Amino acid sequence: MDTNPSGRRRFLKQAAALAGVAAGAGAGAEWGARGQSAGSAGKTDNFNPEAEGYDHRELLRRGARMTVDHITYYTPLQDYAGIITPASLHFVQYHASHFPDIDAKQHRLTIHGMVDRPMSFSMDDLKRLPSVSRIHFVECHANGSPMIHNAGNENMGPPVQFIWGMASNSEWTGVPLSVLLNIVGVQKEASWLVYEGADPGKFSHTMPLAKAMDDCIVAYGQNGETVRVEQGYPIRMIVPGWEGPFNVKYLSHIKVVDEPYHTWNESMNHSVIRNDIGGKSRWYHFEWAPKSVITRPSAGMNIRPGYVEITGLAWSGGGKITKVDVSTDGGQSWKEAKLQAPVLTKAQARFNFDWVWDGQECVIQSRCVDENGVVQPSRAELYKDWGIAETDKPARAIHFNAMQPWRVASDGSLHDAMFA
Ligand SMILES: Nc1nc2c(c(=O)[nH]1)N[C@H]1C(S)=C(S)[C@@H](COP(=O)(O)O)O[C@H]1N2
Ligand SMILES: [Mo]
Repeated sequence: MDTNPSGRRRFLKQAAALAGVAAGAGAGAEWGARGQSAGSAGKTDNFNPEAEGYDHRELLRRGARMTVDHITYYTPLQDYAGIITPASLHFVQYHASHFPDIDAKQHRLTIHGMVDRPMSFSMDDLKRLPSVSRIHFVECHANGSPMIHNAGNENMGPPVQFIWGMASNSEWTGVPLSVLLNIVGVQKEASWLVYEGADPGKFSHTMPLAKAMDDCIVAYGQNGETVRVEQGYPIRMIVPGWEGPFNVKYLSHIKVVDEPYHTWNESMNHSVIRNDIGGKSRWYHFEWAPKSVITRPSAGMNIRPGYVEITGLAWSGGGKITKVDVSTDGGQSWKEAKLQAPVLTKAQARFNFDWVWDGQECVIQSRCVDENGVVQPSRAELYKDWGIAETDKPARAIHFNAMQPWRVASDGSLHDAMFA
């Protein structure tokens, strides 16, 4: 869909105005609530996935982490090839203990609020409308967060899986959101959407209208099959390049409004205090900055002296990846990796790099650049930007996009050199 330039300007202005809204009581309380701190181990123990009917082998394969109020599956980035995440291996972030059992024949998407013709669409209605198929990543805002680094357990796979595996890349098929909004007729005073899912927690989010009219998709297809239950069956919102929570699953209602809402998930669960903005927090963090990671070889694996293929993934919410460099000497020198076609906008790209390991201890890492010229930072650069002290043992830094160094020991074993 074409971008409306005046809409985009308006959105950028609003986004700038929103940065730095005070966080209130929510941010500090959030780790306990999400069951992801070390202190929540008791909560995890109280939830017995097998007693609840989950298949233990499936959980191991998916790198699962389950609590009474949260289901997380981590994509095994180390195990698959190319750029498409098999639907069965897509990561999952779900804020309840059971996936909803939705009858697609009954399911409806209602669009109301500041529109000329409020309407309710059945799945058949949606499938009769013009569709698009596009490859995009979905990535949890917390992916790569230092907080997650120490959280490993035997169900969560090797470090590249549990540190970076809350990002997956799929071909999504559905109706452009702009088509639906044009059918209902958005009134000219409208500027935002607030939308929610039909899961028990009614997960909801806010989006500026300019993004909604740009490239969002109300998706019913994923890699050629129906969107899976874990991914939002029968429909979900896809917001290309923006952080995970925008991509509301089990989508059931869209309300067109004229101001941003602070839904529970936006305010209590997805903000973090930042020193660089005076101890305030940003409610809205839209686009993912460029990221890359070497998926193989990575921590937990072993290499032998001689030829080693280094491979990994690079992606950016800002557009296409234009370059990936690899360093095998801890960031002192860099050489360009080969990007495999296709390299698509707001999608993961595969890079490969030929290397001959001389058997000496060293550190390997990748760094990418996107089409806007934005360069992926080191952890030190990122922390400096954000005003986080380097000495902080894992700081809660969501929206994290620093380079991931892997240390190669002289016996050929690889280790996480970021925080471990
Ligand atoms: N209905 C609903 N939508 C949701 C969520 C949820 O818990 N319920 N989690 C959000 C978050 S935090 C993320 S990161 C993405 C993850 O999408 P996935 O589970 O398909 O990987 O979905 C978002 N949409
Ligand atoms: Mo998320």
